[in-house]
Amino acid sequence: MSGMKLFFDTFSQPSRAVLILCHAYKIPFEPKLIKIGEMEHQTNEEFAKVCASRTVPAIDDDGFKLFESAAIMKYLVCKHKLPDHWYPADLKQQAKIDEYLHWHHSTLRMGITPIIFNKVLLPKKTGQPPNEVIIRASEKILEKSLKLLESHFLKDTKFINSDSISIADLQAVCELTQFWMAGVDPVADKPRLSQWLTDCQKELAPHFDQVHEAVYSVRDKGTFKGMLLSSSFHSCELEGVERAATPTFDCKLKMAGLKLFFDAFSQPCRAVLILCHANRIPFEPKLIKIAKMEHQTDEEFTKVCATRTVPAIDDNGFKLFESAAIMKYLVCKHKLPDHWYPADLQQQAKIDEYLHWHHANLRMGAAPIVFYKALLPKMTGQPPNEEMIRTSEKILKKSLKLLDGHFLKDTKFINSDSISIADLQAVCELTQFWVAGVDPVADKPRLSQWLTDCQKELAPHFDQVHKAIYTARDRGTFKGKL
Ligand SMILES: N[C@@H](CCC(=O)N[C@@H](CS)C(=O)NCC(=O)O)C(=O)O
Repeated sequence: MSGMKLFFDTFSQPSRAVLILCHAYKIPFEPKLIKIGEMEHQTNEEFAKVCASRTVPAIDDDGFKLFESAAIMKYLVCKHKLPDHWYPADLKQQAKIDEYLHWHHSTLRMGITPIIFNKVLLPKKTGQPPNEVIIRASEKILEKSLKLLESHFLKDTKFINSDSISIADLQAVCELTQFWMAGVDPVADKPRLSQWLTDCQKELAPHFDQVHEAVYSVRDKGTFKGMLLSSSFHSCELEGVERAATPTFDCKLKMAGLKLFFDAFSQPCRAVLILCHANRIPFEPKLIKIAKMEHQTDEEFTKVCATRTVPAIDDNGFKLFESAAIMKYLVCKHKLPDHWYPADLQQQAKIDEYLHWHHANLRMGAAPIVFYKALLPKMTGQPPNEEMIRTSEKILKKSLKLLDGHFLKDTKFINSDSISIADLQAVCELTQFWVAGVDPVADKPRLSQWLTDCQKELAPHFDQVHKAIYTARDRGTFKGKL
């Protein structure tokens, strides 16, 4: 028995990704099966002590506890010095793998997991009919994600943003194979994606099949057969929407090889902007007004950023999106003080843990609330989507509890006593509520303290970057909406 315990369920997509990596390199571990179908992630006492989020996979490596599969895989690749292609040491190649890993959470995963849950698991367990609204929304996300996987991440390379297989492929492929439980091939009508999936299977043989045994067995029993057949596509896209206030942003750090595309009303953009200002990283500011749909129409931007999301950078021809990947790239490129993203393997893994957790938790809770309660009704005159708001409020409540009870439990900042890019990411998500004059942590003293500490640490750049938010708040445009 080694020092590492791996908590997993082979029906969990990210667990399978970690398991394949461990098997492929004979990384020794003590297997700890956590059957999610039997609610063991909520009841198993040993697991609860290791993993505050109660999500698999998680590891306890001789006392070092870590969750979030991408953070775990990256940690294992570095710790065991696995071949470079799994997570390249080269700064730019690494950033492109990070780009996928961060993009994954709110796209491919957010498309697939709710479809499986609502179409298959929930009806089977409760006998209730599937939630068609959620299914349609997820199908739309999935369709868009598969399109981008093909046209961007696999456009010029055999594997994701690379000609060799990496942990990004592991993450993606294990998400897609979840459909196999119901005998469905989600890429059957997409030759490029089918080819890539076959290439991954070949590259990972025989471990791929070994780890997928439980999935094959469910498929062969036919338990979920026919339950994942596609339903009709419904568009819920907003067109021609205008935001009430137009952001204004002063940037004195002009003209450099680095172009930064941003909107100061965007949470992840503010995180990147603060990092640049606080460290005097020169950049050419490229304002993209989302409210004016410039992220869809600006020709320069659409050439730089395939996802058409801000922030994005073009650093002398090197194009990158996803704020966490951008921040990490800038910290390493400009050799910023270590605390922003520590070089120490375990400290770094704990920052990664937060950064990967953020997408489907704090962001997935906070962003839709602001959007559905304040922005959408303002832009369209339509009443807020109450179901969406209730779901997001639950996610936000749970996320704030974990931010308080886990990430800020023993440290001044997130998983660290010094401020890092994880704090930037988190704090800028929460300040979105300020547009409506609302403090989302008003009744939470520990979180309020941390927010104040971040503000102090980041002064005066914090206020400078939040100018647009303060202006909207002072105009009272969204007052009372949140
Ligand atoms: N996970 C991404 C999120 C990027 C994102 O969703 N940006 C929003 C602004 S906050 C955007 O560009 N939205 C335009 C759209 O999705 O069409 C990151 O951290 O960079």
